[in-house]
Amino acid sequence: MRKPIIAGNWKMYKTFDEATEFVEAVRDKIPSEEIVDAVICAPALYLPTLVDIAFETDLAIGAQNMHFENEGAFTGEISPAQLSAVNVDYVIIGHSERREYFNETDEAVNKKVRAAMNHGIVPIICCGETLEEREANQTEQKVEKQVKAALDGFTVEEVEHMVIAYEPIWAIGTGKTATADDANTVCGAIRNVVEELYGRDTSEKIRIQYGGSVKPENIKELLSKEHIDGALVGGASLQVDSYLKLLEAAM
Ligand code: G2H
Repeated sequence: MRKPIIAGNWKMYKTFDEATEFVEAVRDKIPSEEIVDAVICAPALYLPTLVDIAFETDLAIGAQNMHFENEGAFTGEISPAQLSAVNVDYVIIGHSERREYFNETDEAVNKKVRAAMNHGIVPIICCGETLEEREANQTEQKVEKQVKAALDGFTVEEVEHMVIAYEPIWAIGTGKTATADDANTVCGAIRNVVEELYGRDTSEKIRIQYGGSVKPENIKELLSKEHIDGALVGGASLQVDSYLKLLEAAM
């Protein structure tokens, strides 16, 4: 059985004080990491502090983006080497907001996944279709293209440790959630792509999350589906109570 992974994506929310107070409030209430992986992906500015606050607890801290180079003249960027030096465990890669507003391409996503693996950081690789693509019945085609590009050139051992997040763009922050069955169908299609590329064993091990307006009220049904191994959660990960309820639902 695949262990569920619930990751909060705080995006560009919370001040420093709000972020530290949140992690202080939840750190001793997180379910054992033997049962569920609990992650908070916070703004980069807070990462070292949050890693310290969460030290030796069951809460893992992740970044929301990174560059693929180790170092260099890239003003404003943060490297995988810098993230791993402060013990960040996860990084979201290729979120649709990065793809849309910061021109992140499939090729850049692939390089970032390579860089994350080289530094022992678990990538949460995002994919998903627009409303237009869904209405034109191109969902699986789009997601397949993104996943194939992201996973190009790895070993099976590497792929087994990755996390993929299926996030239909039309469901992000809109209050609209894909039905659990629809989300499961696409997550199943993603698993098939992984099987095609890396074999059955690997496809059974890789974890696939659903993201897009996940909240305490709908997470249980989503997680009950065969191919949905967790959730990437924006809005509903911002309040302590709600975040803890999401984790509870995954136990
Ligand atoms: C999708 C999700 C988190 P929300 O972006 O990655 O955000 O849960 O607010 O739709």
